[in-house]
Formats: sequence, C-alpha cells, structure tokens
Amino acid sequence: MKTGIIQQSLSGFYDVLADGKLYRTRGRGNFRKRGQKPLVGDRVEFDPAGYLLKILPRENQLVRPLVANVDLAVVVTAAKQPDFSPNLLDRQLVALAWQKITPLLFFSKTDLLTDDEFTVLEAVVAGYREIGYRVFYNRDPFGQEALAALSDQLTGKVVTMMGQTGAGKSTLLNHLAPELALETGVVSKALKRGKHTTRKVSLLDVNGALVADTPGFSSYEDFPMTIDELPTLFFEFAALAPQCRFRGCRHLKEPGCAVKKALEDGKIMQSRYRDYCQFHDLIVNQKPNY
Ligand SMILES: Nc1nc2c(ncn2[C@@H]2O[C@H](COP(=O)(O)OP(=O)(O)OP(=O)(O)O)[C@@H](O)[C@H]2O)c(=O)[nH]1
Ligand SMILES: [Mg+2]
Ligand SMILES: [Zn+2]
Repeated sequence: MKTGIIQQSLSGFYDVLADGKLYRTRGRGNFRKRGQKPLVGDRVEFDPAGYLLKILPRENQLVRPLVANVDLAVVVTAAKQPDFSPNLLDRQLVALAWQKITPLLFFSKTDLLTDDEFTVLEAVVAGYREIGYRVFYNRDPFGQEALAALSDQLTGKVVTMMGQTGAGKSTLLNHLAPELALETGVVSKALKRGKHTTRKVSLLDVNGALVADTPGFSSYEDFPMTIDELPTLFFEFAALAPQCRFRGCRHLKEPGCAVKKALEDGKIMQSRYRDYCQFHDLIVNQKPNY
C-alpha cells in the first residue's frame, strides 16, 4: 500500500503521483457505493498493482474548477478580450475565501490595453491590493520580473489555475515552464463557441510547484455559502463590521452601517459593494440543494 496524490482522472482511471512516479489505478466501484468521487488533488491510499483504496480527508474542495487540497489559486483575469469583469473576479474570490484557499490575482493581456486603459487597470489593482490580495500584473504581461515574482510564490505548493475560458491560464503556464508546451486557444473562437481549449484538470510540475491547469468557464455560479457567511468573505467589509451599530449587520439597509459609510466616503470600491448585494440576493433566492 502506498499514498500519493491524484494527478489526473480519465474515464474511470486515476493516475496517482507517488515518489516521483505515476501509477495508473482504478476505483473498483467501492467509492461509487459510498457516494464518493475521487478528485484531482486528492491524497489517496492505493495498491501499486492498480487499485485506489481510500481517499484521505480533504482540506478543501472547489467545484469550479473541480480540484481538492490546493494551497493557492492563481486567478487569471484578462484585462481585455474578454473585457475585465470585476463581478466575475469577485465571484471567484468569495468561492475561494469560503474554501480557505489563498488567491493570487494575475492580469493577462495587459499588452492589449491602451495607456489610458492601463491607468484604469492600475486603480483596480490598487483597490484589490488595499483589501489585501496579492496581485501580479505588468505592462508586458509576461515580463521576466513579474513571472519570477509569481513563480516564487508557487514553489512547494499545490496550486490551481482558475479563470474564464480564453483568459490565458495555459499561456501563463507555458511562460512559467516552456517545456510544458500546453495547447492554447484562439480567443475569439473560444468565446463565440463557448469551447474550452483545456478539457481536463491535470496536475503539472511547474518549477517545483504542483499546478493544475484547468478548463475555464464562461460564467461562475458557485455560491455554497450562507448569507451570514457572505459578509465575512468580503474581507474589507469584515474589517469594518465591528464598527457597525448592529452585531450581525448585513450592510444592506441597517442604520449606522460602517460599510455603507465607507462606501459613501469612497473607501470601498463601488463594484465590490454592488457585487456583494448581488451575491446576497442570489443566495437568498437559491433553491435549496438537497
Ligand atoms: N495578447 C495576449 N494574448 C494572450 C495573453 N494570454 C493569453 N493570450 C491568448 O489568448 C488565447 C487563449 O489563451 P489560453 O491560454 O488558451 O486560455 P485558457 O485560459 O487556457 O483557456 P481554456 O483552456 O479554454 O480555459 C490564446 O490565443 C493566447 O495566445 C496575453 O497576455 N496577451
Ligand atoms: Mg487552457
Ligand atoms: Zn454594516
């Protein structure tokens, strides 16, 4: 019996990485009976003869992308093509916060921005940095310094790539580790047909980090948190909440709300507050999921 980490899964087989080697295993139906589904990133016990025996307890589990036990997520966001959407970014950030996965924000396609547009992006970056997020961006998206700074953060970690289809996840990985030679897509086609260039999740060795390249999405609807949890996932709101008049303030219509005051004073990004209200309503209106 050995322990390892699931590197990829394909039609009933699971490739398990253990002491630098890959073992092809299968699940034998024992997981299906228990309603368990082995995921990429799962730490497992397996029989090197070819059977997956046990999934060890998970630290976290994302739904999109479908991975388990990641330390970090590199959220790749296009500054253009497709246009930057703060809403889509915030959707991913609350899902990550709920799973206690640290995001690293990477802006791609900054080379396609005019100087004026780049100045607008810099203000957005400043806003997210102020909240406490680590943001990587550069006039030349793949400038050596920016890449080295990002690469430094990944060493020794299990990481997932995350982001819209066509955002440039695989392209970024190819810049970090050219030997990967991952397939990348033509963005205009991908957006029109809703097609993903990367079709499955797989863990790759990227300069001493284990990084999952993942298929992107066109929309993001992963809201498993409750409306009471939601305000804690907007970290700049959570920091102000003790100053709200009411304990458990939801920062909506309550009087004496420190978050609304900060919004009026321009200390909180309008887009963040708008997204918060939208996510709140989304969760309230969600059908219970039995
Ligand atoms: N100009 C420019 N093009 C980029 C940049 N990053 C990615 N692209 C292009 O955008 C297209 C999509 O890139 P991919 O790396 O395939 O995107 P992806 O996020 O992996 O997409 P999926 O695998 O479908 O989720 C490709 O044509 C890339 O060459 C960038 O920073 N600048
Ligand atoms: Mg890809
Ligand atoms: Zn409040």
